[in-house]
Amino acid sequence: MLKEKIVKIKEEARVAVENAKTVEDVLQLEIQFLGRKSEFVGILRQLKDVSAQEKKEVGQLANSVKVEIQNLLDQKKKNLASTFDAKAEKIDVTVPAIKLRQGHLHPLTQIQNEIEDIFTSMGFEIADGPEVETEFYNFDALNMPKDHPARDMQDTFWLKAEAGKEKIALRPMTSAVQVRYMEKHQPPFRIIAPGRCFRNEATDTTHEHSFNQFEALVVGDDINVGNMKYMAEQFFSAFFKQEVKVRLRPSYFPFTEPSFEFDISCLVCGHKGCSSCRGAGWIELGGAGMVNQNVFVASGYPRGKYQGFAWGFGLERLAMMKYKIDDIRHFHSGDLRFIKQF
Ligand code: FA5
Repeated sequence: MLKEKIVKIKEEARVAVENAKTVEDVLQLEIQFLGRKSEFVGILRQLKDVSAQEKKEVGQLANSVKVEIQNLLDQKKKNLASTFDAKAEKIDVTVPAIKLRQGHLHPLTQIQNEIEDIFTSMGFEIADGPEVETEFYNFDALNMPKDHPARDMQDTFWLKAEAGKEKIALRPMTSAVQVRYMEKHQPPFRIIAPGRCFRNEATDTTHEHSFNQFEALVVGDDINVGNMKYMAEQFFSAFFKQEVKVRLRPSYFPFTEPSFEFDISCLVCGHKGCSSCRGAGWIELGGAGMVNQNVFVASGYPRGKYQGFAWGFGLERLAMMKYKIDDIRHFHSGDLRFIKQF
């Protein structure tokens, strides 16, 4: 009886293995025919109840059938694994591809590149200076009195200086590059120095604690305010690709004499007044003026020999005008919905 059952199982297993289509099917058959709960293992358990002679014969048969079934399963697994199913593997070239997301330069970097292109086409050189700057280049060399409020903790992020070393701070303006450049170069020259600045101030729609300025410094024998206004107008027209109104207001900076505030008409609202210009119709882009002779002297030039102008414009404010952005805080918000628009 048991022998017949085993032969029957062997036959069933052979047919089932032959018809298996996938490796998964074969694994399933392995459980079905040789697993702990299989009929085959059930028969082996019944051997204890039969005579010694039958136990010997059935045991031998069961062992050889087990090996046979296992071989069939293993062979089938191998065959299936090595079969290349062209139908299942075919590639449908008409299915839309998964789009790779491409990054791009931050809008502020794009603006900086654009500004650099315009100024180099006007014969300017690009200068650079450190963001962590000494008290000398940040303030002393720029003719700033020791008690000037800009040196105050409220405006400037001072850093811990090493004992006995000069005080250092995150530069609050790119003007620090002026004297560094002049110490190493002789006039005539025209440079711009774009870069990051830092101020300890409350943020609002037009103020950030970390922002970008670009300094201009043009020095020669007879550079004047007319040259400054002309070059600024040339730059604004090229940058905005339209006519922009410029307003110079008298102002005060220790490092320029005379000094001006530099405003342009608000292009977000068309000069009517909006949140970008806080209702004024004008937006302050920067400070400017004729270089104070004390700054030339600090740079190693003889007093009265040269004349030059300088300005420091806010890069974010230019970007805001160009792209009609109503809040400076968007730039560093990390919001991809904002960044992806550029
Ligand atoms: C200065 O920083 C002077 N160094 C500019 C200068 C250079 C004057 C050369 C004369 C000669 P002021 O603090 O006004 O000036 O800043 C200049 C411009 O930087 C501002 O008009 C504005 O566009 C930008 N700016 C200043 N503070 C911030 C801020 N917190 N967030 C964003 N932009 C700012």
